[in-house]
Amino acid sequence: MASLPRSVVREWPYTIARPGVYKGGTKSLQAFRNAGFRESEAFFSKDLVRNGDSAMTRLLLRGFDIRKGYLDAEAQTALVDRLRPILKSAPLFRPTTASGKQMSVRMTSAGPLGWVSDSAGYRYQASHPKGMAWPAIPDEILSIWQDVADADRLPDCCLINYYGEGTKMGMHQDKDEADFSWPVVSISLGDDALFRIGNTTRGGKTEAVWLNSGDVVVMGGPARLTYHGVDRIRFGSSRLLPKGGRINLTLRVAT
Ligand SMILES: O=C(O)CCC(=O)C(=O)O
Repeated sequence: MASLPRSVVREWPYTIARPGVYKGGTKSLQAFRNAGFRESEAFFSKDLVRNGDSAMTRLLLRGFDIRKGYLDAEAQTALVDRLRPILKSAPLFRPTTASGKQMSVRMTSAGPLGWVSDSAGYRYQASHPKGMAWPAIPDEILSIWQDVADADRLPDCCLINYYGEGTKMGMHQDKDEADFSWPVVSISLGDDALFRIGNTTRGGKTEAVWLNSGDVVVMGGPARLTYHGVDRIRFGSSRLLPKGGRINLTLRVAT
């Protein structure tokens, strides 16, 4: 495990609750290590729960429900295989913001609607900027939504973000959807990303957690309109994608 910053080593005040084992209570750094955490720069909430009988760790951070290791290596590879034809028929493009700034992340979408951004602003639309319809969202991805989202309808957009070396995503709210009572579900594949979580208004104190390949995050309820972004990726930290980098899928109910 990478070493933790000293301030975290000395002041680590949080609780690991492992049903039947720890029963809550503040534990030492050794307990943190014993629980198998790999993150070196994460800040954990008091609600952190590790499932006793599986590799999955569930972390609740400012209302973000972070399911570490939700997808095992085989499931991650299978998802990448399902994404390949999508990326072929709806190639990644680099959007610009309404103010004309090019984003560093490249994107495309699957589903009836896709998210685009250009001089006309941010919006969902039924076609790729090159004119073709977006490909369908694979069933394997929809079944992740069905498992974690606690929602009785399916998403109509799967935004696919590709983070190459040196890319990031600024702090933002997801607010182009019609109804914020539906969650947004994020799936991480490939390189590690430092995911930053802020507040429901811009500014204020933030916290960050490393998202690793296979992690799934549910942003719902009070966290639905919380600012979040990606500070950076650890390029080359995963071998999942042949050319390196990170894919993040976000499932959204846009309409
Ligand atoms: O890449 C991520 O983990 C977050 C992506 C995101 O915030 C978004 O697509 O709105």
